[in-house]
Amino acid sequence: MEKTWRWFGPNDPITLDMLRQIGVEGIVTALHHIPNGEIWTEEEVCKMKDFITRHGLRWSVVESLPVSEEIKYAGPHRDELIEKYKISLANLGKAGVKTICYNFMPVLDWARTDLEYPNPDGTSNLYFNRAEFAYFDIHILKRKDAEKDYDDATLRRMNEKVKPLMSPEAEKRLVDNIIVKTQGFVNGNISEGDLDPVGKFRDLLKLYEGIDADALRNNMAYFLNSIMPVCDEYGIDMCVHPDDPPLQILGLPRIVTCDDDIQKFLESVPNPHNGLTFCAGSLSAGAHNDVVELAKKYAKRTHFVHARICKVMPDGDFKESSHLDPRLIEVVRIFEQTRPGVPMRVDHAPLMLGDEKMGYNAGYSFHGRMLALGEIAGVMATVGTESK
Ligand code: DNO
Repeated sequence: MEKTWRWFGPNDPITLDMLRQIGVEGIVTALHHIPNGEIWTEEEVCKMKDFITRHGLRWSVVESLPVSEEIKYAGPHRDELIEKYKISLANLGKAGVKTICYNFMPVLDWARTDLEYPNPDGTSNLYFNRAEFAYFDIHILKRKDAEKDYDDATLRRMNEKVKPLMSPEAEKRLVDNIIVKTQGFVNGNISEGDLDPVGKFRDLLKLYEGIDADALRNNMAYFLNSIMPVCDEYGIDMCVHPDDPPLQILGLPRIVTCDDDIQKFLESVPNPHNGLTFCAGSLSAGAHNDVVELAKKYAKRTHFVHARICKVMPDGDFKESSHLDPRLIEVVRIFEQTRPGVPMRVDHAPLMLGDEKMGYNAGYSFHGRMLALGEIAGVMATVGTESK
């Protein structure tokens, strides 16, 4: 696999020169300064590409060319937004940037309740506590009938363990973790500094009233069918990121959560340019998914790999596990042997050795990711030489 790294542009404190020193071959980035829904002009695309090339690297993957909410819920401007998306894609294609990661998750891109959950060794990780998430949903968001979406054990844990510890500061931290800090840099729906993130979030949820999984699937197929001609013309591979976590949350439809979903979306638009970002981490956050089996089944339709893995606890909580987890080693073996050139980046590594003071985007530490990349590179070197 090609060793890539998610880099957030020229203002990222982790520079391209640093990345060359640690064995990174390709860059995963986006034009973060262009608002969601606006065209990525040829000029802006070339500027970014040249910047990366001048530093001896290549722009391997766009993560993400964001799909506007209005395309997802089929609002009145959807066709206009799809036309703009097609122009951005063509401009990327002309510049030779041909792997595009995106997601089709309504409103919330990814969700965690704790961004610095302490590990016994002094490092910290991202963590999802189901009972704290229920507290956010029921008591902060106050979503109608929210309690019906949680099992008795989770509700009991919420009442006994979470509620007594809640204060205005603790509630603010939960809001920040779930809908602000994890979102601002990915989809722009909610940004740091928004005065009423919860109110804004409630308004966003309303856009999906009456939209069920089938309706969302139709909207996704409509979007993909509209852009496939551009992908055919320029040889662009689209790769959807699975829903993170791969569960139904906050009453929103989620349609890339399991084997059946993946099969449905690939079959709905059978063009080989319609593919998958195999995020082993997101998929493994659902106890129903066997990531190794999924990797075997979908390697051929995978255009981009996210190397990380989660451990799900019996109560439904999950945390990021080691990049040397045997399941991840197996996933790396499958891709290394069947898709040797596919771009891969490590993801959601721990905060360690001073990372916590650097203000990195949640999940995107330097030392933690460097260690993870070293570990995955070692696995690749080992499994790549095994007979197939
Ligand atoms: C989280 C990321 C996601 C991913 C988007 C792709 O860390 O993996 O935010 O970039 O879902 O559109």
